[in-house]
This record gives sequence, structure tokens and C-alpha cells, in this order.
Amino acid sequence: MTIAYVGLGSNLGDREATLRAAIAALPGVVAVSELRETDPVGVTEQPAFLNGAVALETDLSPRELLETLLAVERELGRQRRERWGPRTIDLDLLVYGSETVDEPGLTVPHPRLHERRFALEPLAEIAPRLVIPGRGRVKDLLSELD
Ligand code: GSY
Repeated sequence: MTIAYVGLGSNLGDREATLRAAIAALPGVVAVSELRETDPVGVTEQPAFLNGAVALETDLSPRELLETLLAVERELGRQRRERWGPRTIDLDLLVYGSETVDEPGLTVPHPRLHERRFALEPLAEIAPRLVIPGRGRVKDLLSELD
């Protein structure tokens, strides 16, 4: 079994209900962070996000877990339109144990995790001692953002 970390985000519709439904649909959840409202990063002219993170204990491979996340997003009505635009639900595979993966459509750890406060803060809450493979301790990465 591997512990994997998944980032959650929503900035359309009933954000909290959608994120809670996603958490309920994900297999093997062992920890859930607070959900926090965050200003949009990247395209700033869009509604505020609600973000969080969960830890999962899984025997799925990284690719199978990604497919599971995409299936949950589809179930919850995500339509893929603008790449950086508003979305009802976003589930990002952030970390998969100590593994690194670099394949078409799947990069783990998430390639922008180390620069995203909205992803690092909930991760630090549920896994304060987590080391992000190739990047370092989640707490150090957060303090480097200041
Ligand atoms: O995958 C990230 C989606 N996203 C977010 C987000 O989840 N939270 C915040 N605060 N800004 C964001 N910009 C994008 S794209």
C-alpha cells in the first residue's frame, strides 16, 4: 500500500458540497484537511477557489489512481474547457509515496506543487513531515514562498 496525496479545488457552483462529494467518492481516504478559500492564481479574473487536500492509502498504481480521479471529476460534472479557467472540481495527484513519475499526461509529484501555496498549505496540515520527492519538506517549501 502507498500513501498518496490529492489536491482538491473548486470555484464554480456549491464548492463545498462538490468537494465533500469528491472526498466521499475517493477510495481509501485516511486524512482530510480543512477546506480553505483562496484567491485564484494564474488567471486572476475568476471566482475564488475552495481548496483542500486528502491522503489516500492505495494499492492502485499512479496511472490507475489518476484514472480514478478523472472518473470522480466526471461523475461530479466537470467539463474540461479553458485550461486555467473556472471549474466545478479539480482533483490533482500531488504526491505518490516516494515515487516520481514522468509520463505523457502524468507527472508526479505534481510539477507546480512546490510553487502553489493553495496546495502546500492543506498538505502541510495533514502531513507536516512530508518530503516531496525531488523538492524537499513541505514546510520548507512553504517558508520559501514567503
Ligand atoms: O489545479 C489548480 C486549479 N487552480 C487553482 C486552485 O485550485 N486554487 C487557486 N487559488 N488558484 C488556482 N488556479 C488554478 S488554475
